[in-house]
Amino acid sequence: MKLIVLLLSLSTLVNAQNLLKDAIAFRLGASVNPRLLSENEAYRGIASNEFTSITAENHMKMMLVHPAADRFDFSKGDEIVAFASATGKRIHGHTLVWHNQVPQWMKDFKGDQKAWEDLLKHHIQTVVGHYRGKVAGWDVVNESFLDDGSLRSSLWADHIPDYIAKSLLWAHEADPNATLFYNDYGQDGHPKKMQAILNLVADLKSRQIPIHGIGLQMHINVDSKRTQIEEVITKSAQTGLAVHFSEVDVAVNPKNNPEFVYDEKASAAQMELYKFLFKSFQSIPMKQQYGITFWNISDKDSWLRGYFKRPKEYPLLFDENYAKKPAYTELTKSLNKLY
Ligand code: 9MR
Repeated sequence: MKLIVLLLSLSTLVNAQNLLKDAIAFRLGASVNPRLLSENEAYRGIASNEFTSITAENHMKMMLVHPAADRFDFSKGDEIVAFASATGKRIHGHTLVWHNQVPQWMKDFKGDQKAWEDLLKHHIQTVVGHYRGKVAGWDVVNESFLDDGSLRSSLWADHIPDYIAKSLLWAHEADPNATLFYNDYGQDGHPKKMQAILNLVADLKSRQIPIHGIGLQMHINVDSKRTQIEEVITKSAQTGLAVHFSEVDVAVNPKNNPEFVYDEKASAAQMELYKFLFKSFQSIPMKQQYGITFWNISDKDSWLRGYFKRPKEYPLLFDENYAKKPAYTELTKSLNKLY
């Protein structure tokens, strides 16, 4: 009997060590789609077993939660929250203020500065209030800067001076315990954009505006320069804020070559970049390691295929059949000394 128990616990231990989430000391996340969660068993199984943090890929964005001025719809976001809570995961909120996926009624809205501020404050505080105590952290503001470091023109930037600081203050008022992030992409390769973000953080801190984290989306590809990525990580960590690799994928066919073949060489190059990314994340002081989140689960579910229409793209760690790719196994092995 004792032997059986011993063997059982040994096998649990061995299995556990095969999981990427068990090879690391920080949260491993994925963004998810509620339709796939409810319809696709394999998808739900992976979401449930492999990750310790969940982000809604789309269903907490303005266009989906706030379809009319006087109406909020939290049904799909709530499904994701219910799944994540039932399986004991952290929930990361994405995103409160963005230039994209804005409902038509907001685009059509007319009003003075005060009216715009009331609109945005009401939006932020209703969403954050609804998820208060459930969502651990929020991408409060998403993608405010252009690659040249200038402030992107948007409904928010154009109508509300200092909208980033105001949004953070409103979110903080609605949930003082939530970790508040500024989230953006492409800091590697665009040093002016990176600098703009660092300047923003320094300015917010000097004014005691609640900013707790930097989200580095990390939509990168096999040609991304490691030195540039490393610099972005080091500089972000030097702010002392939490760092989240918030939307990770490593594209292997960035030029969308229709003849592309995902062969061993491409898979190995991708795996090396994944290893580099995870090792670099581990170089961030432990208390600042908010986690690494993949942008969806399998290659088939990636926005690069759907939204970006790049059918020959294989950016994630699970293949079309929801099987672990060699990169998953190698990455796990390289991080887990006990493997
Ligand atoms: O992955 C999301 C895709 O399903 C949506 O159609 C798209 C709309 O713009 O947004 C995608 O997610 C984006 C994220 O919210 C912010 N950073 C860039 C992501 C990829 O476009």
